[in-house]
Amino acid sequence: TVRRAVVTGASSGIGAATARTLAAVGFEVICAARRLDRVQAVADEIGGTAVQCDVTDEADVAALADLVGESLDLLVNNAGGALGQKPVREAEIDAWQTMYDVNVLGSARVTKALLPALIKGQGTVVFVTSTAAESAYEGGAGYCGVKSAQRALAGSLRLELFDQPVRVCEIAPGMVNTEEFSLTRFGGDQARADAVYAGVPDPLVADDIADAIGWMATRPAHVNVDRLVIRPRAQAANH
Ligand code: NJP
Repeated sequence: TVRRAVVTGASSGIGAATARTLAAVGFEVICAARRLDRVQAVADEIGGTAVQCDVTDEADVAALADLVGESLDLLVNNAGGALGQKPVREAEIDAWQTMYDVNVLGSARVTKALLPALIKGQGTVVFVTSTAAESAYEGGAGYCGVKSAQRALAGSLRLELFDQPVRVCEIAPGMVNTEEFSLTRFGGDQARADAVYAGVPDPLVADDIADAIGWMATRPAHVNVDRLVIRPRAQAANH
């Protein structure tokens, strides 16, 4: 039987690359995101299914669960990003709230909704966190906190599912050169973005992370890859 996967935030960047990689290794992929035109294009390219899904919206997530049906082999909680990274003294708390809603509560909501299908399918859940989860940096308070919370979610879930045949994995990328992440990351503060990016002249590309997710998801059933940390060689380990 064909293995089935859901990728959230599959309309661009790491999510789109992951959908392509999973299709290439034989998964039938349900590609979810808010921008239907973009996610439809990805799904058409790989012979998958597109669904409009805002992970902060209960009704959208319930509809996604309906589409998935009884059994699922893989969920990649990728939807998210860093919104308006600014020092605490300039923080836009509403942006932090949205960032938390999408990254943490969004992945919790989707995971909860798809958990019965993942248990039935003896599936794998992957959380896309960040090296920001394990470090602090100037301007990163909001994002570091959000990604740490997502890491805690993955860790708790793994323990809760200890007696179930479900794997819970985390991938923590360093700086990845994706289309939109870098634009939103510094809240339009180009000078700050330039300063940070200048320190990492050769960032990862989305396929570096997609390849690793494909590898995690295709390990033998008795192997759980708890966490992969992948960063550009030129990115300082504490960044
Ligand atoms: O960014 P981008 P990445 N409901 O902006 C979707 C983490 N990460 O690929 O809804 C559903 O191209 C959005 O789709 P749409 C990062 O934190 C990155 O770089 O159509 N989906 C889009 O497909 C994030 O968790 C780097 O707008 C929602 C996707 O999310 C993941 O990698 C480093 C949504 C974002 O794609 C993918 O980021 C790192 C919602 N409410 C971790 N809101 C990096 N790039 O350097 C957004 O350590 N999306």
